[in-house]
Amino acid sequence: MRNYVIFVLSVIFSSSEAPPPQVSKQYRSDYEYNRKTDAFYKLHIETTPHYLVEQLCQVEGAELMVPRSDYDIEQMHAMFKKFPDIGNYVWIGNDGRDHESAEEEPIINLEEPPNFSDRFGTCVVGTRTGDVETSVCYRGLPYICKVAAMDAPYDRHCNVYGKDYKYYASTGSCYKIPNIAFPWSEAYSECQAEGAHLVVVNSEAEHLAIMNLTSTAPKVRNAKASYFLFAGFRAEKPVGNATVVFKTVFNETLSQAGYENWSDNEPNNSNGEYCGSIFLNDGKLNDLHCHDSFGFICEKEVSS
Ligand SMILES: *[C@@H]1O[C@H](CO)[C@@H](O)[C@H](O)[C@H]1NC(C)=O
Ligand SMILES: *[C@@H]1O[C@H](CO)[C@@H](O)[C@H](O)[C@H]1NC(C)=O
Ligand SMILES: *[C@@H]1O[C@H](CO)[C@@H](O)[C@H](O)[C@H]1NC(C)=O
Ligand SMILES: *[C@@H]1O[C@H](CO)[C@@H](O)[C@H](O)[C@H]1NC(C)=O
Ligand SMILES: *[C@@H]1O[C@H](CO)[C@@H](O)[C@H](O)[C@H]1NC(C)=O
Ligand SMILES: *[C@@H]1O[C@H](CO)[C@@H](O)[C@H](O)[C@H]1NC(C)=O
Ligand SMILES: [Ca+2]
Ligand SMILES: [Ca+2]
Repeated sequence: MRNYVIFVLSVIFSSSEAPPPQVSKQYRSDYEYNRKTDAFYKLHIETTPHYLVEQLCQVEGAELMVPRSDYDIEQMHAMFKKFPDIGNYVWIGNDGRDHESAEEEPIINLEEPPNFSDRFGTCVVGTRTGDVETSVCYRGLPYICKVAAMDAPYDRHCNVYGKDYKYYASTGSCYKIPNIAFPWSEAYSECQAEGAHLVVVNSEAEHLAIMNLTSTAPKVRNAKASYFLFAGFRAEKPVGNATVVFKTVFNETLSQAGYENWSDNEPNNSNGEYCGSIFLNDGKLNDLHCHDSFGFICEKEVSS
């Protein structure tokens, strides 16, 4: 009898030995999967000085793409094709080999490079034609981030494509403060890409949870000020003398969301502050300029 069971089981299992359906694996919505390298890629089209790109890829759980095989080059080539207007070079990682210098005269980047080696050194670039060359580090270029599928962070409990989410039972949500400062709309996109959203305070309990979260959080680099973190609410510039109405990213008023305790003397709408934030000293609400860069909090509700 036992032998028979084993036989039947082995038939069932061997019959399913055919290659698995070629479903593409999943990572953040802004990364694409390459089956040949079993890795995810994103071409960042925004022009960025070299000294920042490693950190920017890390925030996304990835690394600056180091060309490891022809498949990486193929991937780079394919991504270039989707963006005919971004020029002919992107930052990629150093593979430790010697490469020729790119011929194109760099566009001088007026932003002050942070250190001597960035000012005069050369960094590795990928070209539109599929070569690997070098160019001066101080220019601004698009760049490619890559993460191997097996290293791509996925938090099963919080159901997000990101690391460092912290669960609070008092609210049933997970939270994270990414180690980067962005303008409000980029912060919005970053949380969204991880499968989360900019934090929405729905109760006094959540206000307390956020106070707890921020009390141990390290300061975010490059933020315009460290006393505020962007949150998931903002207002449209009113027409005429209509009152400013703040709404959450779910299109609720703050009162509908369940928490509308502003920090003292806020919102002050100083020179047109239309984006929402949390004031770290009391965890209450404040308005900020949308285009300034601040740290931010992502939230993901854990479905029961
Ligand atoms: C200077 O820039 C180079 C190249 O980006 C980097 O490798 C190095 O760590 C930087 N040094 C300092 C002191 O920031
Ligand atoms: C607003 O703050 C007060 C005191 O600071 C607190 O008693 C009240 O519960 C808060 N309101 C909400 C909706 O959390
Ligand atoms: C934050 O919450 C944790 C876990 O409940 C607790 O151990 C810690 O003392 C709290 N920290 C603050 C500053 O409230
Ligand atoms: C704005 O306020 C002024 C004076 O308070 C009033 O006369 C005017 O009608 C208001 N305009 C609008 C569009 O509500
Ligand atoms: C947002 O809410 C307002 C008022 O409740 C409503 O008029 C509007 O259609 C909503 N917008 C969306 C995109 O649902
Ligand atoms: C308005 O609020 C901002 C914080 O969002 C603060 O830095 C600024 O000093 C305030 N301005 C005035 C005039 O109170
Ligand atoms: Ca919430
Ligand atoms: Ca303000």
